Amino acid sequence: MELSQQLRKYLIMGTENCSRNAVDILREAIKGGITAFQYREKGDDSLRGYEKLELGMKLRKICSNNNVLFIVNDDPDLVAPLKADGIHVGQSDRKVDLLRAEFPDKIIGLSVSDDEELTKQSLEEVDYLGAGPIFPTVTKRDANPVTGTKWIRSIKESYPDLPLVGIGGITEENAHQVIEAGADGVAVVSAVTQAANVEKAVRNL
Ligand code: TZP
Ligand code: MG
Repeated sequence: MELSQQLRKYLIMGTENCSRNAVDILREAIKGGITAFQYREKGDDSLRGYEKLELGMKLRKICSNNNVLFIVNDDPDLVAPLKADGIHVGQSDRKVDLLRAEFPDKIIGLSVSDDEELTKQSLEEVDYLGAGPIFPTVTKRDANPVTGTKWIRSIKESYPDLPLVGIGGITEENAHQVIEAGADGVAVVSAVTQAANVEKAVRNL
C-alpha cells in the first residue's frame, strides 16, 4: 500500500492522553479501522526508560498483528528495539538529514506549522508531513497558532507528491474539511482517546 493511503486514519497517543489502558484503546481503534499509529509518550507524567520500552513493545506487537503502521515519536533510541516502521519528529528534535543517515529505510515524518518551517530542513529526506494545528487543540500545550485548512491546500500545491496529514483539533465533524483541502489523512489524539466509544469514533472519522 502507498504511504499516503496508510496515513489515512492516524492515531497518535501515549499514556498521558489515555484515561484508561492504552492497550485497550489501541485494540478498539484498530477494530474501528485506524491505518497508522504513533507512539507519543510525552509529558511530565509519561513513561520513561524500561516502562516506555515495555509499553511500546506491546503496542508495536498489536500493530504488527493487524498491519497497522507503527511510528515512534521523537525517540531515535526506540526505533530499532521496537522495530518501528518510522519516526516522527518536530522542529526542535533531531534533524531529518541526520535521521536519514541513521535510518536509511525508515519512514520519517516531520511536523510543520507554518511556511518557514517548510524551508528549514531538507524535505527530500522526509516521507510525510504532519501539518497543523489545523484547528484549536487542547492536547498540545505549546502548539503554534492554528493554520486552518487553507494551508493544507497551499502545501499540496508546492509539494504535490509529499504525503501530508492534518493534525490538531480534528474531530468526526470536521475531518472531511481536512481531506477536502487535499490532505492524505487525518492525525488525531483526543477525538479517539477520549471517545466514549473508540471503535465508533474511528469509524466515523
Ligand atoms: N501536534 C500539533 S497539534 C497536536 C500535535 C501533537 C495535538 C493534536 O491532538 P488533538 O487532540 O487531536 O487535537
Ligand atoms: Mg518533539
